[in-house]
Amino acid sequence: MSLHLPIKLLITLIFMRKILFVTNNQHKLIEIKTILNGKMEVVKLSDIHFYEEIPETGQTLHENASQKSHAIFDQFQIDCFSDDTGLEIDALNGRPGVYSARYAGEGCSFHNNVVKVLNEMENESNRFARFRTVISLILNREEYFFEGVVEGEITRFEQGNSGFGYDPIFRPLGFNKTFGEMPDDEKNAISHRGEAVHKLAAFLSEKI
Ligand code: ITT
Repeated sequence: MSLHLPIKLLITLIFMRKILFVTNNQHKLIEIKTILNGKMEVVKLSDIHFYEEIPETGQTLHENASQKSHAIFDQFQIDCFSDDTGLEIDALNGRPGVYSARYAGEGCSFHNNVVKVLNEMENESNRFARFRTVISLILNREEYFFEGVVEGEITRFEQGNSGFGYDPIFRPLGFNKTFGEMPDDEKNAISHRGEAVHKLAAFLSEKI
């Protein structure tokens, strides 16, 4: 793969308020585009012909987010951001946390992860949990972090099939339905990712 971005794409990235989002998760990409609502145009990895898996070996969401954005910045020297998200369950001492993506093992599905959590939580009365998103932005060679959190509870069974990941078993505090039962705009208005992305957008609108 060429180490250099086509010059036309580079010029477009600089002058058109576009920013590269480092993710292989299409659900995140769609959510972030929806939340930004045209304030900033999001370029994806396939637009720069990058199809490799980026290792996530950190012990924290900050380390993993940083690893993802640096993997692209170090190779292409372009501004970019990444999102690392975890579901932290109090009764499980914060697990799955940074291991949320592969909690049920390498190559597992979202459903495998949900089943593992429900099994581990079967006899727990403390259902308190939160989603946390950490965004790492690299802009003009400096790194910045933005965080978003939503508190909630783990349900006893799956409810709804909107969203992705652990959404069908997470009910935000103050609501009587899970993220899996919410329309996308309702989730985005209160979610961990919504909060982090709004902070990112406010920062970028001042900087760019
Ligand atoms: P990238 O690293 O390529 O962005 P990923 O899916 O590996 O994609 P993470 O490392 O941040 O992303 O993994 C977080 C996992 O947590 C993800 O795979 C989902 O299972 C879950 N997750 C993340 N955001 C979520 C959300 O908004 N609702 C429900 N589950 C979510």
